[in-house]
Amino acid sequence: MQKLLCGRFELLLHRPLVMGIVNVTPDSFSDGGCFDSTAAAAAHARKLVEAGADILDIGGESTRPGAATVPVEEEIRRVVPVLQALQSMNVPLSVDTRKPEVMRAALEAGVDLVNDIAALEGVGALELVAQSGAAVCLMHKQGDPRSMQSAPEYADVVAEVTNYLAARRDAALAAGIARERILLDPGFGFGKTFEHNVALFRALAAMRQELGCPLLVGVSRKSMLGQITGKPVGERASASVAAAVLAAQAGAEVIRVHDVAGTVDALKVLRTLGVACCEALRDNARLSVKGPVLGPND
Ligand code: 7PM
Repeated sequence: MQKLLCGRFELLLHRPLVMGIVNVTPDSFSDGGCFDSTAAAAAHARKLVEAGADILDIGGESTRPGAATVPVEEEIRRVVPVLQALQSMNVPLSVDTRKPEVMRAALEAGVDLVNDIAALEGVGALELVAQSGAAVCLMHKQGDPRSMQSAPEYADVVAEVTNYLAARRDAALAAGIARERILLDPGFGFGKTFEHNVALFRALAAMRQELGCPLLVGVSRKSMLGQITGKPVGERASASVAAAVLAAQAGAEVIRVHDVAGTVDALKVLRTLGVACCEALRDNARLSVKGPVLGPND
């Protein structure tokens, strides 16, 4: 059975896992790190767990194209209190950051997974994760969030992203991070045009095969779904669920989403009614069991 070693947890990868997004960014009334924003983020996180989230991804810096960077101390003040508030929940906690200083503080606060849009390229980041028991998600991006969407260019986007992820996987292995702790992510929307995103999405199954590590896919509410549907960010829930199902069908092991409840339901439907294409579904088909093959919460 394939598994992901993830801090305090050993996650079985026999079904796609749902990672729920928890943003800790200040609203107009409160600054990050104050009681209000911590309590609001923790309350939202609890709702996501009730809705069936397998992992919570806590982020204190918006990586939106064109977004300003958040100073290290501010990002720590936002994220660490939320990690502390959720420690006792018995759910794996991930931190969405590219700053080694924030990773260090999050690891000290007991985070189980480091989700890094810079694939541990920061100074000392590989070593930090290697010395911890945490899992890591290594994501591809082209350029910096501030400028990455201005003119992304590739000769062969699928080959270049696959080669980059293979190289970062190898760098992580060489640093002493065990293979069973590594997730790879093509980084939808990070320095990619609509056509690049489409080519990558259609190549997910092939990339999964080639890379030999579990994949994390994050397309929830992203602009590629806006381009397909013509809808604004607040009306992309159905498109996001559809994309989550397709990513899971292509073999992605972790799906990063805002709408956890809808995604959990859709993935249950996929597992029961889907055409056998990934390992677990093929096994069920071969057994040709009549009646339910899966428990309600399995
Ligand atoms: C505003 C716009 C805020 C877009 C945040 C975002 C990914 C991620 C993000 C992803 C992994 C979002 C992005 N996206 N981490 N962090 N993979 N591993 O849409 O695709 O959530 S931030």
